[in-house]
Amino acid sequence: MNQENKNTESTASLLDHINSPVDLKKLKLSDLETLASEIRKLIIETVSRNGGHLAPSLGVVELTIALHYVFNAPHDKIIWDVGHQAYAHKIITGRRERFHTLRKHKGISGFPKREESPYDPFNTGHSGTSISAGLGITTAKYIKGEKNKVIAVIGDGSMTAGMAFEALNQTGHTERDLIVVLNDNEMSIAKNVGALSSYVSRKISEPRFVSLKRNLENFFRSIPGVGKNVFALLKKSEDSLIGLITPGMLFEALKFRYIGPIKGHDLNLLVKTFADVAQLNGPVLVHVLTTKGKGYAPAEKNPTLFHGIGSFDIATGLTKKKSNQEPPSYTEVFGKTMIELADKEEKLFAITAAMPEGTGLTEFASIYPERFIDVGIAEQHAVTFAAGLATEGFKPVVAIYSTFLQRSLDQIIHDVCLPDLPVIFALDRGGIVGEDGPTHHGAFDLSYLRIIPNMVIMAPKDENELRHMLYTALNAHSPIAIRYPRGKGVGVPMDKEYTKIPIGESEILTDGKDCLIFALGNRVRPSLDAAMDLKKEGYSVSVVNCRFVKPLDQRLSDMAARTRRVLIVEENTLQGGFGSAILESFADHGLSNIIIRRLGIPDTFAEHGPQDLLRKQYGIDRKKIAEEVKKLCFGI
Ligand SMILES: Cc1ncc(C[n+]2csc(CCOP(=O)(O)OP(=O)(O)O)c2C)c(N)n1
Repeated sequence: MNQENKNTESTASLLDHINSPVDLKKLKLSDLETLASEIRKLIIETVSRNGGHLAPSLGVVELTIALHYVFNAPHDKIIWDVGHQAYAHKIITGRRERFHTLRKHKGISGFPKREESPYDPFNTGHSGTSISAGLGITTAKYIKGEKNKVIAVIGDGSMTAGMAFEALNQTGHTERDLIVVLNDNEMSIAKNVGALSSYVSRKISEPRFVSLKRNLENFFRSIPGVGKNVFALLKKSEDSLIGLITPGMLFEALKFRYIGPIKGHDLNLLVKTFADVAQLNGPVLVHVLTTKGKGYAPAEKNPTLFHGIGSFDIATGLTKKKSNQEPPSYTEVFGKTMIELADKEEKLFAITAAMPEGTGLTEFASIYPERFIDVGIAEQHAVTFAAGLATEGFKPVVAIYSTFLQRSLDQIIHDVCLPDLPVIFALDRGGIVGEDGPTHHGAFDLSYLRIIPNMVIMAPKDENELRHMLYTALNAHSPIAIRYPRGKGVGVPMDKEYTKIPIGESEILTDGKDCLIFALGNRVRPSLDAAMDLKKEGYSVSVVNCRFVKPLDQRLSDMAARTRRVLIVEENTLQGGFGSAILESFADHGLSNIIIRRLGIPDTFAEHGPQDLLRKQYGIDRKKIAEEVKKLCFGI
């Protein structure tokens, strides 16, 4: 057997026997490094096929092994903040054989899920929740008289979320047992931002630290008599000196016992540290330094690209090239339009909450750095910050994914809509997002925004209309939300000139007598396609691009009164969404004897899987639209 084959065989053998953390504990400490490379290999191979959060997961392989080696999950609870880095955890905790189904429809989720495994004590997906959940669990355990450990693993990016600090503050106050592991890789998706990030990531080798250390040494040496002894004492334990001037001070002020910073890829050190930490009571924070993308050169080199990635070639690290024929994504069109509009409107400001790439704003940021702000994972703050800017005459565009804006509902109501400030909300990823699943679908925005006075809500039928909507919003004087989907546009030509769309005005696209389809946003195109299919079968259908969820076009009621058969199509939950708005309006107009059907996301948390498959599953695709129209026409 040649050396290469031997290696492959021995590489496969360790992981093959790990079906739970109990198996992991049977390994010798010296075997763990080999196991780490086997796990890395499996993660890289799987993500190269299925897509997923590669760089975050590669960065915590050793950390995951060490935690499971020392603690006793599922009795001890390990909570992964965001949960996008939990692939090694999934592999170790009995999901190795199903790992090839990662993020596939009906396969295992890309995030921890209680329904999936007893080793996932808390469902995550949104940043900054782990410490709160951990404190809740540890409080419950205290009341129940249980002694198990609770560990929250949180990244430095997620630590910028306000609720992480609310939780630290309360944990310190209660002095309950909670181990917080700060996974510090100096990255959010992009480079981490904020005053805290530079403080927390301050390394002991930094010139400022070195000179401070030297000054302290000189200071102690200069004190006659005791100085020398104090210096000798401090010298003995470098840790104490480090503790004086490292991030420990911040966490110690919050009544945490601070340990670190320690090297996050050194398995011996991690295991030893966690074994010691397991003996401690009260709040403890272990500060671990890791490299995002560790062990896969392309991901280490470009952790932002490999944060969340589609399928790629392992040898080159290249993703599938987009063909020139493919339409641009809504995100790209938004980013380009922002640049063009910023050129004309000097008061325009772009705000992101740690997602410059995801929201398409990186180019804007490089062209207009002074008019671009990344506030960190702080969606609530982003909204009120924008409100502040608006009071001073600026035109802030807050670009936040639909799902993450859920956090900011009170800020939208209280700080933006009540004073009627012209803040523009660019809600990317409205509707079904695909493989990231229920924590990430933008299923609720129309419902949660529609209830707010002064708010205008629009959804473009295509990428060209998105441009006009952004222009319209910039010239309006009230809060406006524009929601658009994840993925490619429909491939329409782009107008050079911008046009203002009259607020609340829908657009009749085809005129027919049998049935009306009121479609919104990305459901307009499949409605048109369905109408075309139906035409071949002899049906004559009107398709209306409704454009506005609020204010609703009042003419919709007149149209309905004439045609008397209405199908409403949206990619939002049916509860309180666009269809509900129309039903309310019909009731208010006293319409009766109209046959109405609504298509939308049902009252459930949509699962993960390819976008089009889920659209089919939830009955909002072209085929289902055509079927429903036929049922309406037959009065069924
Ligand atoms: C509330 C919320 N906003 C934004 C995101 C998108 N998001 C996912 S991971 C991430 C960065 C997290 O950085 P960090 O916690 O340091 O973990 P790392 O990926 O660096 O391991 C962001 C912004 C999210 N999941 N939740």
